[in-house]
Amino acid sequence: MKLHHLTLSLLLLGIFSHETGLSADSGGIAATTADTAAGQPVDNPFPESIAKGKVRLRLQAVTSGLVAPNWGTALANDPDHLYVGDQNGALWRIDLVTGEKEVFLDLSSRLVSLGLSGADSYDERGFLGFAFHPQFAENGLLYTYTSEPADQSSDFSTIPAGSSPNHRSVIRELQLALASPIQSPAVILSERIVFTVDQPQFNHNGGALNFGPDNMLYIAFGDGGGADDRDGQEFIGGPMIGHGPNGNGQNPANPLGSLLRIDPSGNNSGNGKYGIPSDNPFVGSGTTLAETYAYGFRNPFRFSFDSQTGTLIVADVGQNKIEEVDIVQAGGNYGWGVKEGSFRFDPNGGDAGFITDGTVAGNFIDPVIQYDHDEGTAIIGGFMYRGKTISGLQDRYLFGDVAKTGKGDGRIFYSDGTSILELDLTDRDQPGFWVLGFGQDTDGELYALGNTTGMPFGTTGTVYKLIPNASFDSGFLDIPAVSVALDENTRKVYRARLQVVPNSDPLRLEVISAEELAERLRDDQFTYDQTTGQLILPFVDTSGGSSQVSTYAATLERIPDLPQLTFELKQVTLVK
Ligand SMILES: [Ca+2]
Ligand SMILES: [Ca+2]
Ligand SMILES: [Ca+2]
Repeated sequence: MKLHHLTLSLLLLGIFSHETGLSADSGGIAATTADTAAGQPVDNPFPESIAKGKVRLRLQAVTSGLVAPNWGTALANDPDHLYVGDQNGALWRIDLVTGEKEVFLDLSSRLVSLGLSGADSYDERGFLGFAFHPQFAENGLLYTYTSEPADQSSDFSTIPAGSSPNHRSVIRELQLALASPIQSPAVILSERIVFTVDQPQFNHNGGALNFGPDNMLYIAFGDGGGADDRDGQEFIGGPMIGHGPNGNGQNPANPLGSLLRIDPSGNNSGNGKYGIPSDNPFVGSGTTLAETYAYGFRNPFRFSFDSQTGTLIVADVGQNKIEEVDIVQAGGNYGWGVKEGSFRFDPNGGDAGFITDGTVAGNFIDPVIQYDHDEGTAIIGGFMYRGKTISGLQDRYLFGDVAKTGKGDGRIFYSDGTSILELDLTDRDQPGFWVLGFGQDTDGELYALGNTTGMPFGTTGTVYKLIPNASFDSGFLDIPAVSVALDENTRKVYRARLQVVPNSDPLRLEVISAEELAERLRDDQFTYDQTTGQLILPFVDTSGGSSQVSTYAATLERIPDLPQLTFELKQVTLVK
């Protein structure tokens, strides 16, 4: 037992010793153990809490009034829009310049009735994923993942005879009318179901769809739901069914708990409606579903491909203790439900499962990064940052957690593949919403999606863009808008644009314009304190129809360890 414990510790050290970003060859270490030892329960797997890192930025609301947005992506031929999937069935098309939004496609009538206890209650079902075909501009094809009534038999089912599924997952192909500019709302020319999967319980549906750089469609399925991924345990509505005695995660003979890879233009699958690529890792195995690309997942709710390297990154939601990020390799077994994160998982019969410091016989790929439930409740996968405006996020994987304590206190993290840090938001202490998903535009810039209820109801869904505190371009330092409290009732938003004064100390800046400044300012007194790194400069308020002019001071602080001329607006104070 001691030896096993030591082995696990060394593996963990190995995991955390990578120095480069997330990449295919820095992927999880296949932890092969020859035998099983039960071990002791682990109460606090990671005693250290996640600290805020040096990357400081702002969340700028692009648009609001959505329901429960969970995924955002863009089309190469429509770069000014972000397409955002909403759990209630809407696919929104959001103008990134004006913030205007419209329902591009409405799938709500196809969904099961959402809300476990009726309106305004929790649910994990809904419109959970979509992917435009890589050649959408030529073929108009869109793929969707929806939770629909199980009113007919499905292509795949683990439900025993005499029992009924909770619902079924439907992968659908829609052919949309092509137009330039893009026609919105979309016009569906034709559609077909690619395949369907019965879902034993309401939860753990996965749902993310993405085309890989190989132009194949990857689809994530959770373990079927309930808890502990075993039959028999009491769950909502009665004893669990549809998981078998050993769970779906470790049973790649069905799609549940697996990441599938298919060719939607082929026809050599069981139902003849899609293709199974000949280079899929389990083709010809006879026991493993040939669609399987990797397995051993619990609820891989979100995954993405690194747009630069093609690395496939899955965020797998854990059970009671561990949230994890996996670098996915073809044929890999990611452990659930005999492991939760890098720990042995004990399903504990009919009682709640738990992790131990024991070992499990088998060949498992452990997470590249993981955190425990002192830090959150469910990981929400995001993207490798490949944008241009936030230098500190380069080569970092951005992701989040739905809520630290399950009360709307979502978090946003980033990782270099070795450690996890929390974004330091300068316009707020914490996001202040349930983090439900992320989005990526054609420039590689990222968006956080969430709402203030955690439910697929209401109109608090909001899309936030991650924006830098300041950017330096062509001799101009752009400082984003800042909200200034004028008195108890009034707030005004200012934006500053600064220019480096030629032939001067590079830290002497001159205000040449601000959106709400009527006149240019010159010869104002700027002071720079070498000791504190603070630059004091004035703003002038000429807005609001008032003839009174008020003067405000902005305090800028140079961020340590970032390239020179990167600033953040630290605080704005009324100096009067
Ligand atoms: Ca902890
Ligand atoms: Ca795992
Ligand atoms: Ca159990």
